[in-house]
Amino acid sequence: MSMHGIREVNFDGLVGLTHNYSGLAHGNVASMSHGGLVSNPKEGALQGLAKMKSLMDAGYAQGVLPPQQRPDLGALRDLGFSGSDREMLARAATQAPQLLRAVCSASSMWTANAGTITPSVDAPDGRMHITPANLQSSFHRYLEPRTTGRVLQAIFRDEQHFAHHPVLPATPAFSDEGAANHTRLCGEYGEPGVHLFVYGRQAFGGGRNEPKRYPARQTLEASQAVARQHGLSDAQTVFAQQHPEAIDAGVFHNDVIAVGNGPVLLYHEMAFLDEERTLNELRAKMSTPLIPVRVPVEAVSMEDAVASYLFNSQLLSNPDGTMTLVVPSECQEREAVWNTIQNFILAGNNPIGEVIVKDVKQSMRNGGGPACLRLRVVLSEAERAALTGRVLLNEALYSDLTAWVNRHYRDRLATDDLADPQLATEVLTALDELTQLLNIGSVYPFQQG
Ligand code: SUG
Repeated sequence: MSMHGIREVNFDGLVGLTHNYSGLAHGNVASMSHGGLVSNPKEGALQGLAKMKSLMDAGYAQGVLPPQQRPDLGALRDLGFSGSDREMLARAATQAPQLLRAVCSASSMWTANAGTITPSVDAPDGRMHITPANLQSSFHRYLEPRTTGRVLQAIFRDEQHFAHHPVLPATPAFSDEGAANHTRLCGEYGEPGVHLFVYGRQAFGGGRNEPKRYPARQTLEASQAVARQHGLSDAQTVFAQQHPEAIDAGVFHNDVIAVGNGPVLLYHEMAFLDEERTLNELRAKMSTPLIPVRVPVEAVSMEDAVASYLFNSQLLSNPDGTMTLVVPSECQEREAVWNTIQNFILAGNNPIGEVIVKDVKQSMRNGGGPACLRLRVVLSEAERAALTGRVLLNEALYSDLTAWVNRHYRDRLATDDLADPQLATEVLTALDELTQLLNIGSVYPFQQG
């Protein structure tokens, strides 16, 4: 807890019923290499819930966000498929199997990409500001923001406390991937923060220093537009370019190579194109001393960083000023990474004093680690009280959600199963129940009109 009851709440995305391995994400090494594997949606959802539960038990504030309606039959209809749901699924499966896979992705589980949030303490009007990310860089994720916006508006409904902005134009110039490329650094949560926006390319007047192999997903123009929407000034923002070689090595978001919280920035030396300028600007703008924890390439190679997702850890602040790092179990399986955690990060002169290892393998195989699965929201006590719905985790909600998963989820899903009309029906039944369980009203297309 910090002053005025201001806390960070991690809103984790529930893994959806259609969680599968389709190899949809170009430039995301795990997704590309696991395409075709049989997934276990039930295990995925339970792993996610277990992570939420153990952080709740350790005293951190934990929230939950619902998955989306998949298959997205509305998207198939927009693309010219017609007939009954069953007919559309059968036609898509034979005529355009790639499209069927895309409209079945459970990618909304990675709520670090749901949007960008500015806490009320930093905004000129004293409200929290939200922009859902357009996720236009891939078709399967481009399908998310409409429902994401509805979900966020349902939960953060109170206009006195929460301001919602339109999704940026879904065009390459404003390619936006949300909080995965945004880090707020500060002293206590209630003190003013500096917002580090990391982008992969510049749309207008750029063209130099761009990745050659894989796409840069975030543009400078998108990050600037979000900062403008939220009323952030120059003094509150730092825009830094991601190292193009990192993107080419599989670092498709900044949160795959850096994580910051409070005054601490844990990052790999290949994170930023201009490391020195980035750190100097942060230092100049922050009202508290920056504590950089720099991991050199000699300690952790780019390959180890991408395979272990060390930097996709959650960095959590404790009331006594120490910090806890929540790492995926893949970090234990790489000797260089585990040594670095023990002998360098934990042993170093910085607040990080504890490591928690979590198994989120179902998500990891699609390139989503502990930090991808959560959207951080800094909220005052009054703002927490103003939330709509039953979305803050407690024992009862945890046990209701676990029972709900056990009731509705399959424990095996191959890509061929995605055309099964029964799966689409199972999803609707489960989601209808979920909206009641979370008490968030009608947020899904099948519940509209
Ligand atoms: O956008 N994977 C996601 C992983 C997102 C991770 N999020 C953060 N780093 N914050 C992506 O690449 C794969 C889906 C598939 O292949 O079926 C996917 O979309």
